Amino acid sequence: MKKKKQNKMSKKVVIPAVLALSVSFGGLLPTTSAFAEEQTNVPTVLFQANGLSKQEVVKAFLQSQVAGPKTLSASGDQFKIVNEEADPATGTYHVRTVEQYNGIPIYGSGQTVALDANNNVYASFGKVTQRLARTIIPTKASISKDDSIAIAKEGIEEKIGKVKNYDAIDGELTIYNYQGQDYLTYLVKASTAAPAPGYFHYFVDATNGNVIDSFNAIHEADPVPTTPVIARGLDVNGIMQSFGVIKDTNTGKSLLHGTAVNGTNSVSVNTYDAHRMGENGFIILSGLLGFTGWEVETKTNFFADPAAVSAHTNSIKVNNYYQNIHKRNSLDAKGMPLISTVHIGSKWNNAAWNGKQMLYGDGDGVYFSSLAGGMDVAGHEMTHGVITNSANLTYQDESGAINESLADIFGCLAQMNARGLSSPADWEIGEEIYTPNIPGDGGLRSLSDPRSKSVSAAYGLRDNRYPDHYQDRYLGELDKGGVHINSSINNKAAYLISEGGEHHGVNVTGITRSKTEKIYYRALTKYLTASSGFIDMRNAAIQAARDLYPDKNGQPSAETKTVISAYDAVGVTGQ
Ligand code: L5Q
Ligand code: ZN
Ligand code: CA
Repeated sequence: MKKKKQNKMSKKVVIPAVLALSVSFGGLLPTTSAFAEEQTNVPTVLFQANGLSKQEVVKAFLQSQVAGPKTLSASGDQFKIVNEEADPATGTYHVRTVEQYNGIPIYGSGQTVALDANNNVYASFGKVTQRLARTIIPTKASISKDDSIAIAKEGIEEKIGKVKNYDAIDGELTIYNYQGQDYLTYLVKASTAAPAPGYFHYFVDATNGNVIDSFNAIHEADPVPTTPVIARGLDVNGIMQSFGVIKDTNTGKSLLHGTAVNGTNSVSVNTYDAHRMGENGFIILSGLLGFTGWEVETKTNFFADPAAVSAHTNSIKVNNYYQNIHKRNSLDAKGMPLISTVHIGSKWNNAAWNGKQMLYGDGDGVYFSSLAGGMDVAGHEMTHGVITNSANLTYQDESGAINESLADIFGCLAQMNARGLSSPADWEIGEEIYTPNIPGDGGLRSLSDPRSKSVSAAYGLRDNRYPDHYQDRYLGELDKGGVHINSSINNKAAYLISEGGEHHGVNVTGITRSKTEKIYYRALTKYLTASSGFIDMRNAAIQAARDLYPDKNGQPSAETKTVISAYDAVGVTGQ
């Protein structure tokens, strides 16, 4: 970006312009900005439209990524557009493609290409196969699609026994690269419910009927025959919950294994019991071996363990929040299973995300009751999973505090979302499970008023309270540099953005929860990086606000101004 002279800039609001390229390469933010004159973002241009249509630009761009002589076979393009959608929020256009060979799709291939308002390519993801046009793959099938389906059925029934009814089965000509060689195959996909649930993929060589490869996309073929049933159970808060689980038809026992279904996405949700195994031992076994604890079982379809029922149903609710509000398919955005284990440790006063799953202690009954009972706690832990799979903020010092804060912010927002649009604001973490013998004293942290809660005197903070201003931040070494302490500064900023208020003499006009969550989600997933600190958080939130609520006539929108004033109010000013 070329900067224009800044001599007339002094009275204008200075907002950093975070460029797409500097973000994706983790580069530094510009320290000054001239965009009040430039008015809008200057996106990175990877490929110029030059008057071509959107579709032509995408194909020409992708073709330019193919190395070697660009001699396409006469029969067609290497890239096929399979989805395109405009993002009205940002004025951008997003195209998804797969590769094909003589019109036959190539299994596992795919690219995304993002166009700006002028149809220029500003971002693209996905590998492009080199020299495909000069490769020779047979394209004439010698067997029919029905033959290939019969061959796949034979393989499936060898594995799981006679299938009376296939829920769905179909085949499609597909190029499949297996162990370095390209094959013309029929990809036969078959869904089964009984005698075992499966989503089988068979690659049948279309030239000779050999099965090149096969797998079950649900999980490895499960030799245990199961059937889905509806189960119930009381949660930690005494509320009856109803949820789908699977029953082992051999033993008649149901397990706490279910599915969170949203439209076309479905995520496995499995909940286990650590039988009070020590938290440190569990964390090691889980991290090293993928140990999740023991099955939670019932013979009656009534689950009698409230902690297990809460952990299970809360993880479904938090997943629904990320899916419905942010269009995110599970914590990794790729449908990863949601695993929770309850009864970790003896009276363990904590809950955690260990990089793979959620862990819940039972609490000592004084400081905490069963931590599985807080949906905001589940939202907090699961957001750590989202963060690991996006900005991956390093868990110490400022980046750790931003990590903790985003976990608190989305923990609160997910809980409010589950309670409904018109539910009262709740910017406290863990009010259901904190100090069970002192009802009505709120949670362990407050986003609305961090200073309403005390912290250990060991931190040496002003009045032994959580800080709500950058100047009061903790600079010692406890708690990995105060990740659970300094998070409160950013928590207060998020609260002010949503609800508004006067803070340290700065007036902030609230813009609602639903705008706040969009801004923070965009900042987290599109702008923040592993090393981001408070100033980066401010800049990322401002950039996200500007994307969603663009400047007009060189002036930031009301939403952007709110973000700026909220960060000013907590002393994160960029000065
Ligand atoms: C914390 C998650 C919660 N845990 N852990 C100190 O250690 C400190 C705070 C936490 F959901 F249980 F709150 O936030
Ligand atoms: Zn946390
Ligand atoms: Ca709460």
